[in-house]
Amino acid sequence: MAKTKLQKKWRYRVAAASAASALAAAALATGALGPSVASATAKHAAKKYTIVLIPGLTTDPFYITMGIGAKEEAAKLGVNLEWKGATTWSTTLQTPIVESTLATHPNALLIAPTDDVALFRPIDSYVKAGIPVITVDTTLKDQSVLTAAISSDNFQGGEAAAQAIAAAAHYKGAVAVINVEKGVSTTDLRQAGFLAQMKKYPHMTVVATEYDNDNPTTAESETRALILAHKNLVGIFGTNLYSAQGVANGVDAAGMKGKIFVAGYDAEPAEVKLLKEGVINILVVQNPAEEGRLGVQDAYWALTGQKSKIKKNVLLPNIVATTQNANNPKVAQYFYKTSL
Ligand code: T6T
Repeated sequence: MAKTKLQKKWRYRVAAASAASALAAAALATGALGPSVASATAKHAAKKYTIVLIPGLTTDPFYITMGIGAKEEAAKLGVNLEWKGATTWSTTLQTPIVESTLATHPNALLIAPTDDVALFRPIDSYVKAGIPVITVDTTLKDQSVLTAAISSDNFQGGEAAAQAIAAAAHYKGAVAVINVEKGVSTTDLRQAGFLAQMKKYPHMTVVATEYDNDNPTTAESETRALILAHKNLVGIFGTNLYSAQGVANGVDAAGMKGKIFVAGYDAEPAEVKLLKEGVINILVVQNPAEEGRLGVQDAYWALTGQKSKIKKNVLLPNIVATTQNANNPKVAQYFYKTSL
């Protein structure tokens, strides 16, 4: 006979309560924990935490791959993971989502803020309500209210992009950057790393820095215009997934494959295809699944009295994918997924 809702709920509670008391009893029996820690453990085992993950945008394979890592870790730890956000990169769209989610009282928030200043106030209101916040990928300028900030080494990624273009162009010629928008912690750092590295090459000049608002079509038309305007252009750095797609499509459409070197960021299927074809020469690939996993782990530690285990700032290393190594499984394992 089908069980009523109430019976099911009751069964869940009994199961949860007995699991909790079994845990507490085991801890007491081994003498590993004192009585107060044991009862805290029992309480945590009985409670199902909800962690919300608000990515920069929900349709981006970078964040989808992060969501996969976060979901896997949440399942391992027995917590709920909610995934919500805007479908495009927009502070105007992300802010009300962050604000309205607070009213649902999640236990912790993981977020990739689309702006390193504008999102401070909405994030701070969680902290004021006693909800720990961890930034994943992008972060805030003022990180004082955050439990942790997990990201990739974005400055180093920008340097690696510059090194690759410079080497391919024999350390001479003009280069340009196509970036997302100002005020994004990750891509600002990538651009800074690229520009700092380029300064080391006396025969190379940076002729332009453009912004595409995370739109590949804009990046493509900017690329075409740059190619027309600068006859000595030898390379372009697209600082994220959509910028890199646009740059590569622009270079390819202008028939400049192999003449203008393209350094990009991230690794969704269309970029990987362009990399294998040699339109993109290098992709700086991140490990978003690991960022998601670490974020959930930190949130869980913050909620279960294990704050001492949390590392406040984590910078994950990048993986450099090139046309030559793109089929190597050691590299390809980091390519991004397109569905959760
Ligand atoms: O490059 C990633 C992410 O690291 C960045 O902060 C925003 O753009 C991406 O999501 C790629 O589209």
